[in-house]
Amino acid sequence: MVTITLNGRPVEAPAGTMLADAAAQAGVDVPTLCYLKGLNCIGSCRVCLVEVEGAGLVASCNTAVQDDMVVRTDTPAVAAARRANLQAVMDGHRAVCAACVRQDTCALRRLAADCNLADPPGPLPEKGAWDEAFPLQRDASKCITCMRCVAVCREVQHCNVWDFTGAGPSMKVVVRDSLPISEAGCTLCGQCVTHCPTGALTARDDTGCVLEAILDPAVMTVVQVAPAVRAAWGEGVGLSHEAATPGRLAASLHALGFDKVFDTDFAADLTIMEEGSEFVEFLGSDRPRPLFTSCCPGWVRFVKLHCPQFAARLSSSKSPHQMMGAVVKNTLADEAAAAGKRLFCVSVMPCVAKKYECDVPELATAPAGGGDVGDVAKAVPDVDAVLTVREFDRLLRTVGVNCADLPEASFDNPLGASTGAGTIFGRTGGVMEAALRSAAFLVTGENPDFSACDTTAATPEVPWMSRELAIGDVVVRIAVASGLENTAKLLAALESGEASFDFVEIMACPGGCVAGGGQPIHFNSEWGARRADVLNRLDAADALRCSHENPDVQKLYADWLDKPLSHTAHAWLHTDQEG
Ligand code: HC1
Ligand code: SF4
Repeated sequence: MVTITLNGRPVEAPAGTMLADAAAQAGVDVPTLCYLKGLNCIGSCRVCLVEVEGAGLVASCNTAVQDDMVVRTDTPAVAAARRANLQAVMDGHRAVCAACVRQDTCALRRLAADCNLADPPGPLPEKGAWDEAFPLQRDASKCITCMRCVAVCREVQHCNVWDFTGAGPSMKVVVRDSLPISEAGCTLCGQCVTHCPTGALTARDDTGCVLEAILDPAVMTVVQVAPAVRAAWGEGVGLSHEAATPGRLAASLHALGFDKVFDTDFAADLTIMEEGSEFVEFLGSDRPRPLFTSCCPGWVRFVKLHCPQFAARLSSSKSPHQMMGAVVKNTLADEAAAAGKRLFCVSVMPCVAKKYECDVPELATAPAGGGDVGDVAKAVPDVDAVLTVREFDRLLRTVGVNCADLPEASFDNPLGASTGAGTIFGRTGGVMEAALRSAAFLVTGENPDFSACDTTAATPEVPWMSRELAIGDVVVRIAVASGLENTAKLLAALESGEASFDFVEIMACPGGCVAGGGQPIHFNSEWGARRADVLNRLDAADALRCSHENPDVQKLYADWLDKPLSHTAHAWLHTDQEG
């Protein structure tokens, strides 16, 4: 341990700790724009300056504690230098704050207001060309070259999409090798968006077309909300996690004017019936191991773009949000036609990649007007538009829905019931746990001991979690990873033979969808674990905790799909539609 004197008080920190972290641990807030602990310690914004006796002003993000250091964060000299450095950052930034989607969560705007900075002198920097159809959007004129996107994309997500050119004041962040963004290997995980301190990186805004559909009397609008949305949506409208209940979420969606409000948790249960059955069938086959989950579109893009040798091992089951769209377009086709309306399916997701997934041609299977699948020419997307949680919260603010005052409501029926197994899809390990709960039932006819399926314990020394458990007479080896750098390490271990598993769950975002790229942003503060707690609490409190117990899923099989992996189920719910 090293002892320093911080603002006149002794503070202990392990050797090697940066001053910024030692201060934070002691409850002293040192502002920053570029620092990202362990990942981006370049001291480029010079906003985290502190005064060290004998050394003058230093960047606290890349200066380690040393015994007997005397440090002050609160002197007029620190404040003046910080303000001058912030003004320099501000002068290169197109500060059009009134119309910026990040105005409430922009780290630069908050600091600029705290320091009473002047507006930058004109002319404003250029926005720069960008592919406006791509789900990831960039406005170069708002980039402050903090390099956080470069670090997150390369170090956490193994993608290396961003690079920089030039040096000093002429430095610019660019797409690597000057590639069009659609060809740069971006998985659309959105982690660069949630780690950007300003509005330089955002998700494509689709609120306009959704509002248009809601207002069109010839359209029946149907909305679904992903499992992880219930753990985070309240953050953008000022509701605590306790107040932002699933019932209030359903009520808020009704208040926005959607005709039908469904829960993706229902379809997560349906996915488990298909994927769990697929896994049981796979276990009895000699197909190469492992089977990979396929519900995370960031991971699916990663495999296809970066490790195509594993693509054939992805489960053929569509993701819950696509299954929900397919089921809705079949189930409500007659009702919509009788009312002379066109169906328009919207998903509210914690994810940017879902905006891409709903446009993937192989996933568009529902023929207009319902009926049997097969006429590819008539195929329409299962889901017509995807909103991130940030867009959903913005829409609530635009329309002026007072969520806190709404009485709780239910999700619509049919397709309304869900289980705790569906809810935990939203956190890392949840899909695996839900699948194991039902796979064990499918093989033995009995529900397993849930603790035998638990995936929350870390496996020492490797960046993935693994365990073995018995399903009937078979011992299955499972693994769970989140974050694409962790995933790349797991794939390398599988490829070298160092690791071997039967079933693997991957989520592109570290921690799973709770920390997805479409979730509300809290600068330099990780909210994934506390959102996962919300989902775990909902699961524990649910009367039904296994997907095979979902009465509406059982009814859907009885009335239409017949049984998991049936011809109809394959046609509507899988990517290999032959069955
Ligand atoms: Fe996810 Fe999924 S868990 S991928 O993160 O399988 O987005 O929440 O909706 O589809 O259910 C996201 C979450 C989500 C799907 C489910
Ligand atoms: Fe990299 Fe993900 Fe951002 Fe794409 S969305 S650039 S993969 S961090």
